[in-house]
Amino acid sequence: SSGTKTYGVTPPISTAAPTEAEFSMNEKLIEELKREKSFESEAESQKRVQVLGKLQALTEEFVKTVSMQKGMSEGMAADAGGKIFTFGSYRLGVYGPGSDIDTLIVVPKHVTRDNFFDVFQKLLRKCPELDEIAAVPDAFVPIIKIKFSGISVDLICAKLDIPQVPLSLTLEDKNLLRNLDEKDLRALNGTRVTDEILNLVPQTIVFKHALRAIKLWAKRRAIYSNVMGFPGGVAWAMLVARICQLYPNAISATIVSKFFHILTKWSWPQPVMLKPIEDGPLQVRVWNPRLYPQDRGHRMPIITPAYPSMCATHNISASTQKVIMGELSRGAVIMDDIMIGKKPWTDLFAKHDFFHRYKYYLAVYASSKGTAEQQLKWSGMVESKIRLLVNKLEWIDSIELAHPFVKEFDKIHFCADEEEAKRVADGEQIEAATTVEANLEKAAKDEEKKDNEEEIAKGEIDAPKEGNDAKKLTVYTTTFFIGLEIKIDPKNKQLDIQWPCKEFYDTCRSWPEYDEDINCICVRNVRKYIIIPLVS
Ligand code: 3AT
Ligand code: MN
Ligand code: MN
Repeated sequence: SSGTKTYGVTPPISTAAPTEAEFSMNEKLIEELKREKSFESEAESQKRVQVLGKLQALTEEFVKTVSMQKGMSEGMAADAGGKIFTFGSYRLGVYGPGSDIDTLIVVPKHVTRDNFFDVFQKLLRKCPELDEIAAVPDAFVPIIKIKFSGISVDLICAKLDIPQVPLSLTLEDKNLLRNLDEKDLRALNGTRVTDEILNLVPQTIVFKHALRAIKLWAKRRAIYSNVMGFPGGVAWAMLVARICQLYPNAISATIVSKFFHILTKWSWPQPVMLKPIEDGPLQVRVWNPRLYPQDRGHRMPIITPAYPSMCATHNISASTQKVIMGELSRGAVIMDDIMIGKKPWTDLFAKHDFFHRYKYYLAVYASSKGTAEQQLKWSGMVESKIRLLVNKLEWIDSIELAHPFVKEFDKIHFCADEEEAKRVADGEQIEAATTVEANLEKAAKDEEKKDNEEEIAKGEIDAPKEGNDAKKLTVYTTTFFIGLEIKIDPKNKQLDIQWPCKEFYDTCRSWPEYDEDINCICVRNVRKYIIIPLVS
């Protein structure tokens, strides 16, 4: 039971204890989550704990090394400390077999981000447990991505304006944010938000299981993707947390059921908040629709609890809101049957029908005549602009709904000549070209490995290039789909999308690294019967 503390910005709706029927529904839910491979084994989880132990030890060694380099005595250097925190699905307790561990390394004021990429990276490279490492110092949140003992770990670093970072340090005090740069503030935000969410729910276990169910549902229904204008992991977590606050003694099955009923009736754009928005010591913007017109434009605001509060769902558009609300309604109907035992839980988690639902689709082709590495960057940039295209399409009268699909489709084509390469890049299906599915991340890593090997081989033997593949032109394509609901105007049967496409092309081509000899962008109309073989 949750005791007497009040959670959230309103009193609870019900403090009722679970019924026998609810307990049994809950057991069935956990069984279904297990069947869906939502949980990982105890042994795997133990391995994560060991990896984190090792990373904590490395962090202390890192801080000590830098401290001594800066002239501290060994004793003082050891006292400088250093502490790791986690955020993301691991911290929320909703990680599965494939999840990474999102880890924040907090260091005292004399340790810099450059030290993180230099000294800490070297320490990592010395570890026999290190399988892979990639540093991205110029990212929005500078990051080192590693695979350690077979587990993926995202490492970010934040420097606080304090001389020592003891193991007892917590990050809830907003005064810790004073005198930090933007990158440090961003790095701290993930942990501060997840920690607050966990503090603001009455029963953590209930919250975690309900969130596992909602995440599974949202992924299956293809409405889990911040980039494409749907809620992401943090937003779904806050929605579930809010329902837990409203039913502080309920168990997970009941929370899932209430989730759909409460959120289908929610008076959007009324914000979902876990606590009142706080003021703070920094010159930074806090979400405030009375002050900022941009914040008034948020259609389904879900507000992060840690100062400085932000809207986690600013990407939601008129179309994605419609899609989300449709899915919530579907969920509410199915949940009614599940709770009275008329349907199994698995029905809630049924796969989406995106590729059967619409008559008209747009396919956005982003392609490169180059390397997988180049395509990864280009397609990532194009992906981040799909929402802008959707927003423009929504302006067209005859378009009722422009529904972006959450995932892209990557392919490699081996073309005989320039002509064929150009047609493939424009999204034509050419039988002569050999087309295979691509794993861009893996292909880019292989390229890097090959470059290194060639670097090593250089100067030793000048091996002639052999094989036919070398003669063929490689084209990478990444395809994004947008489903369209169209209200045909009887007077003007043409659907003219030239203007939104033109604007979209211009935006993509204004990318600083754009090279017209390498990158290609193109939007085409496609019919359902053409797509289905492509995506299945
Ligand atoms: P998994 O179980 O790992 O799949 P997750 O919720 O932990 O689910 P991520 O590891 O991708 O998902 O992300 C964890 C957090 O990291 C979520 C968000 O606060 C932050 N984050 C992820 N990607 C980005 C990004 N591109 N830019 C800024 N923050 C990001
Ligand atoms: Mn993660
Ligand atoms: Mn991650």
